[in-house]
Amino acid sequence: MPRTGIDRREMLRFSAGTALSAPFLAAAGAAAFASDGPPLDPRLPAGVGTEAKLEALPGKAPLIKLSYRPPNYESPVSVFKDTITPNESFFVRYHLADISNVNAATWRLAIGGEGAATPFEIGYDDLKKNYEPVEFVAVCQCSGNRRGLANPHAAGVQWGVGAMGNARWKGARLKDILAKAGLKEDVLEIAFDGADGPVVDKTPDFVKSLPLWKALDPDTIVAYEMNGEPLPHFNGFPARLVAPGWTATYWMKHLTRIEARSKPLDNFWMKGAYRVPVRLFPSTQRFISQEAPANTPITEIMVNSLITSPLSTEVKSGDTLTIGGIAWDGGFGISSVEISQDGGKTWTDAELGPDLGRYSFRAWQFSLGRPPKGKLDIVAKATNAIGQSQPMTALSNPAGYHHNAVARLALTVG
Ligand SMILES: Nc1nc2c(c(=O)[nH]1)N[C@H]1C(S)=C(S)[C@@H](COP(=O)(O)O)O[C@H]1N2
Ligand SMILES: [Mo]
Repeated sequence: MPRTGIDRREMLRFSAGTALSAPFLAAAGAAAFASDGPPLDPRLPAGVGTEAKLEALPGKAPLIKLSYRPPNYESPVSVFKDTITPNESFFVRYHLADISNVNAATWRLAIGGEGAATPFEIGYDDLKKNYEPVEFVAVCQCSGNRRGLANPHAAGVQWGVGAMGNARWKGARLKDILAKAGLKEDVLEIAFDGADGPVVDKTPDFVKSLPLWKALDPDTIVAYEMNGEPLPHFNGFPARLVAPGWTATYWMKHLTRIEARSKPLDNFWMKGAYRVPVRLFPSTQRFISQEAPANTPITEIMVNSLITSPLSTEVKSGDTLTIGGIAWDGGFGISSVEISQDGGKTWTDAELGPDLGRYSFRAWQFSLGRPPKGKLDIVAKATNAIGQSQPMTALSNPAGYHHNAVARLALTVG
């Protein structure tokens, strides 16, 4: 299959005039970034401000470019005013720069491995017609979302708050596909490979695995639709894994091979990356065959929230002011969002929006009436159905994963 990178000439460049405002923008330090780039959180390292640009990949809306090869583009915060993230504004993340343009007509997904008694292949129409479709809304969030805000600094793509999106996914249950492959008794993990590959052979191919229990979860699907449309190329066309509740590292795009394994997958992406120190985070879901004494694979998304309104840090006195945002977690569901106006001393419940399912963003809002002139130190804190909440400051870890500190907005009412 011919492999094509992204054609530079296809890229549309957007000028500074299209820059959107963001919370924090007017806060200390932001001014230096505001001149000719997209809105960035002022807590991001200095270099990000001068390099990041709003730029559109083919078929996508302008997103904040963090790197071009491989493509790493995050959604501007204004995108999250909608609870469902439009396909064109959905973030893009790749580890490898050689990204195939997959032709659906010739695409094949091979199911095999030493743990499969009856290996077979699936084509695009076969996947859509011969497996019972399931549909749900789920957050796809990069493990490293907000890494750029980590303190101390963590190496890796310096994401702001937009390495995530919430979509309605439709696909075939992985467990139905695996049933046809005749899983043997000793299967421990299911591994996934995609059509993209390394440009230089020394980079290890991106292959990931899930524990058997998560692979057999009826909500783990091979998705071929996103918000009622075929997947955009950059989000995994023609089919990707959706492992709802778990961070997006497991959501393999452009799936080409699914392998039943009786031994733990031993590669850089499992043993060297996407691991968190044991007992640091209150994760409830385990990936036992990949655990080590000091660290463990990242699993479910930690409870989190984001303020999406207002997007400026200055508002006029006399106007009614409503704080709005979203909250989400690893699939237990959001039970409450509390708002503080005094930096976290006192809290009041926000009003939750419609429930789109336990894996989805949950909208919320809080009316402040007509606040008098002065400064407000707004903090939003979400709690999930099992009582987990957000820490006031992020839990530091070497790779800067699971940044889920409370959302803050320093507002001046003038
Ligand atoms: N084939 C392939 N799938 C992949 C990756 C990749 O590099 N290649 N990256 C993973 C990671 S780390 C993330 S965060 C998500 C990003 O999904 P998106 O680009 O659709 O937003 O894809 C996952 N699936
Ligand atoms: Mo990721």
